[in-house]
Amino acid sequence: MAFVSTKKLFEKAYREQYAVGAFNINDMEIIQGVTEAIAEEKAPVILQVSAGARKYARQEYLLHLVRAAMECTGIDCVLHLDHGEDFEICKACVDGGFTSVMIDGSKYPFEENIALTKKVAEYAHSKGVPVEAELGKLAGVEDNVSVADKDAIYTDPAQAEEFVKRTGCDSLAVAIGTSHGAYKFKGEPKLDFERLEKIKKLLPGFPLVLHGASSAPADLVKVCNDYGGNIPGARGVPEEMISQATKMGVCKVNIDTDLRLAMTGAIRKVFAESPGEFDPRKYLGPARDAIKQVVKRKIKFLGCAGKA
Ligand code: PGH
Ligand code: CA
Ligand code: ZN
Repeated sequence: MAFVSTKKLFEKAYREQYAVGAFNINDMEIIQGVTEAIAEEKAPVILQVSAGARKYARQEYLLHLVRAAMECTGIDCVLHLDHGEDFEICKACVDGGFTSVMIDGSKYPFEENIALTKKVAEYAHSKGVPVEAELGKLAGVEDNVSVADKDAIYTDPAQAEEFVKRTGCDSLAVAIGTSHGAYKFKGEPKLDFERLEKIKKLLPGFPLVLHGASSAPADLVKVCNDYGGNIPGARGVPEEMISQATKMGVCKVNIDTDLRLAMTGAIRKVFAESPGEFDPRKYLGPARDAIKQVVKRKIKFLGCAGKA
């Protein structure tokens, strides 16, 4: 039971062609749901904290809750900063006990992204912490950074190779057609697997990361909508495509939206069926169970059950 680094996790995942789930955590119920599923499936896990989550719950609360979850379940986990937007937040997380950080310089021009990523990598490496970076833009909304569809630019394979060499980053988030949130595709879902293959060839053995990888499963969306929600036309990345990506160098798959959908649906159902209920445990409990179920389902598609 310990906070671990991503290094060994990714080496094994790359070799055995599966991916580790990186789940966004915001509160106790999410942490409990995710870690209980992970413990039962004996899967490796990355618990990731966004700037929004830090603001909502405070870093200290999340750290202590994760420690408590590890104590109760006996699992190891990576504590990761998701979409760090500047050097300062990455440093605060490294200094605060995170075992992995992401610097997201994807909104900057290539050379600025390199300079920022290199600076974070040098600091984090001096403390033994690995760094995820991002090159190329995802469409849609990530936390509070909104990236207009028209600005969405897929990762250039040759640039990816140069970027990794010059920054010394330890993993790279690539843009191949996924996006954050519940509305990823207007028409048929499509990912650029040819591009992913090219990136993999140019960076052999190097762990790649897929953001915006929620599937917005129809059954979870339906529960939300059936009980008073209004999220029409939600569409995510089909789960088979995630499995395919895990065979192509993708070692980390980020999931937030599917947890939100599962949790919201469960709470809506209690509210709709039992309008007289006002004990938070009566709706947060089912929400926690729903998180646990959806994480178990993700583990199947990631291929990481029994790999802890
Ligand atoms: C994600 C989550 N977090 O960094 O990339 O993506 O919105 O698809 O869950 P989703
Ligand atoms: Ca980004
Ligand atoms: Zn992301």
